[in-house]
Amino acid sequence: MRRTTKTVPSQSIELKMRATPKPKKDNNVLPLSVTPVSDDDSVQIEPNLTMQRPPDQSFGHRNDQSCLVQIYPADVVDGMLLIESERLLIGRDGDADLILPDHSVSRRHALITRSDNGFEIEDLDSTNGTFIAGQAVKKATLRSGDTIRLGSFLFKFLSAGSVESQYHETVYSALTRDALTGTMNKRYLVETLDRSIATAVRQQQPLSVIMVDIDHFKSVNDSYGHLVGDEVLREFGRRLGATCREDDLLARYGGEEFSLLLSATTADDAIDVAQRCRHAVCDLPFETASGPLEVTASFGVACLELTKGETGTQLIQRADRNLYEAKRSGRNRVCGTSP
Ligand code: GH3
Ligand code: MG
Ligand code: MG
Repeated sequence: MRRTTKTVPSQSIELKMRATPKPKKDNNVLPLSVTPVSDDDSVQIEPNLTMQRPPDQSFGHRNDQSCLVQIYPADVVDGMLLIESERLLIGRDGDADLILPDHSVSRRHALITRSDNGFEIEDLDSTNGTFIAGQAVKKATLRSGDTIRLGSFLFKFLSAGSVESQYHETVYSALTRDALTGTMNKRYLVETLDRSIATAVRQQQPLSVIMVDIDHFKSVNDSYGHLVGDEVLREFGRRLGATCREDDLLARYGGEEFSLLLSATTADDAIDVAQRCRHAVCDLPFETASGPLEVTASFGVACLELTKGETGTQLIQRADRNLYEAKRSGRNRVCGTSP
């Protein structure tokens, strides 16, 4: 199960938005008043309704994927979830596949399963019920475009290939990605960092941040123009992205500055990653419209102080100070301290 982060080319944004029909008026979009769920999860709503509907025509093959778009509350980090497995248990429990950490949601609230005809949802005797298109149901076949309300959460169920899911993907991408390089943006990084710190502290796992700044980048713009500068930024992001793990988060922090967020990574391992990234940049010239250019970058590494209640801002500041030290001591180098 993963939240989708597929890149949508930025030039297609306008077309996709125009192609999307105006959303139908849905009176269920505002948050409902919901009952906080007590620990014994006593049942207060007993919907007997099984919503019988013809199979979803947009669901063609058993391997078709669908996604859940979180409409309310809006969530930049976890806005879209691609349903990849046969069963998706939704609830407040830590064991659920989709955890909704709110007391309006029961521990085991609803189950989405895939069948030959598409996806079905079943309410698991939750306190506040499961609502499909505004209707409390025990069981229902899901159709692309359905709203799903679970406690105070509102989702939209969409088949992954539908125009509307592409629209949401486009909007999500515009909110979370940097348009020039395709890496994640600063907003996404900052929101993810706060959650990653909470997880690292809870699990007592290391967490590292690397701040990266291209050396003398202004002279690239001054000598070859901004278009070549942009080419360098794109290739720089690509090389860093190709060097780190899929789980690592690469974001453009601003201008010619990038950051890497590395979960379950000690300071020593993060310094190794930074050295690999440094080599990925300086070992091979960047091919540009003005010919090959030598590019270097400086790196500052910091690992979360697990016992000191360090915030995301403080962690980034420490990595920044090490980056400044890397610049001051000659550039094209990594500075970081192992605890
Ligand atoms: P240092 O080694 O100390 O980091 O020097 P520098 O020249 O890299 O740093 P400085 O802060 O002086 O210059 C950064 C330059 O990055 C200035 C700015 O015009 C350029 N820049 C920022 N964003 C972009 C962008 O999106 N595209 C292009 N082409 N240039 C950008
Ligand atoms: Mg800079
Ligand atoms: Mg710079």
